[in-house]
Amino acid sequence: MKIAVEGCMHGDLDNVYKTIADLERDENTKIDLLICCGDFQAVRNKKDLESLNVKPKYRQMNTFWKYYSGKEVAPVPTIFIGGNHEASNYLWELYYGGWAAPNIFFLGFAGVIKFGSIRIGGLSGIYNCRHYSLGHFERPPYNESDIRSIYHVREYDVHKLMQVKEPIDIFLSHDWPLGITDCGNWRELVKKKPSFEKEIQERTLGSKPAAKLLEKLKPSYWFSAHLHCKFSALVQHGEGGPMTKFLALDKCLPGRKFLQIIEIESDPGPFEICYDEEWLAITRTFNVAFPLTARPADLRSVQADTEGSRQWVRSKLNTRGNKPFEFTRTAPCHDPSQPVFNGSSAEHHRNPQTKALLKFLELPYLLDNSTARNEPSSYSPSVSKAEIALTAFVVSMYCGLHPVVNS
Ligand SMILES: [Mn+2]
Repeated sequence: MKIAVEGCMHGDLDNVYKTIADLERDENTKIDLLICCGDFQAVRNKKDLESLNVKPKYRQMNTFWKYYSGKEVAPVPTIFIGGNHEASNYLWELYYGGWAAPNIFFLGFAGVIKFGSIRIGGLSGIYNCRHYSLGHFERPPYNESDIRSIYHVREYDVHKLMQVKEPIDIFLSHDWPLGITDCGNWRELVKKKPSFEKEIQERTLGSKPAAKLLEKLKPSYWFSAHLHCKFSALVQHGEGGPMTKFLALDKCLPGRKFLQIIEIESDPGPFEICYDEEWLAITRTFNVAFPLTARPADLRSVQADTEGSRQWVRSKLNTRGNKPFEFTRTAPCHDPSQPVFNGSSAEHHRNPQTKALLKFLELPYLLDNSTARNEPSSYSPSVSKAEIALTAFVVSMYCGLHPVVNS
């Protein structure tokens, strides 16, 4: 199987697909899958731009909307994770993963899927210790602060990924795992990027939870983006243990190293995106602790009957099949002939794919639960003070005491 890996997309689908087509022609080859490591910018219309953390004067429609509208079709199956520049309102609709456009699949805030016999996992967003232990309290339309915190990685999602026991072939994170520079030629890297040197020495370059996941999951490949440069590393997990080939890539600009082709051994096709049984079982088990306010997830409340959950999911998948639910449009498409967008506001839409998946897993729909912030009437001030205090305590504990992960 030939996989094209790309760094940050920044909405430039036209150019990336054109580069792949040129490459297929020049090398007389066929690319089976495109993987994008975040900053995808799945912007469907002008309203979505309001959920994108980019200064208004730099906000551009770019090209995703063409693929969303059906004007263009992705020529290669495409899988992506979220970064720190996303139409976060749209990605939240697809929190559990799903088709963002025909042939373009979002892995979810955290997720694992199968592509043929290859197993691909990913974590969306970037790490920031101030929000790590909090729940997913942000709801569209986002204020100045929420538009940033929404893409900060949460402990709940990392904890779910930490439960994965079966081997992962490829894992994706937008920011690099902390300490990854130790396993590659960092001297060469700081020649190109002198500003990284201080962070490397202070051990602050990269994501702590990503480093934790790398150590736990030991995937064959790990791809990242975010820092807009190419960097490779080889991670040896203990003496005689498995290896992870790490590669970070640049964003899509002429002359930049933004695309890499890798060949992975796999069973013969069909090469299709399918649900992953173990991941759906984890999702089902942990949904009871899904934190929808700023309060941290109570992970102790989870009764982890992994085997039972696994069997339940297996029998459901055997009946239905394991292809993801079909793509559905939930917002009007951009129309370049209309200077002013007259669609509805950036409120939450219950995406039919998410509804169908939750119904299939017999789980409640929670993504539009009001947060404490939006619902002051049902919220007693004393409780809220206690909660704020608890949250602050947990956050300071995490920021101060979490050990540096060596990998
Ligand atoms: Mn980024």
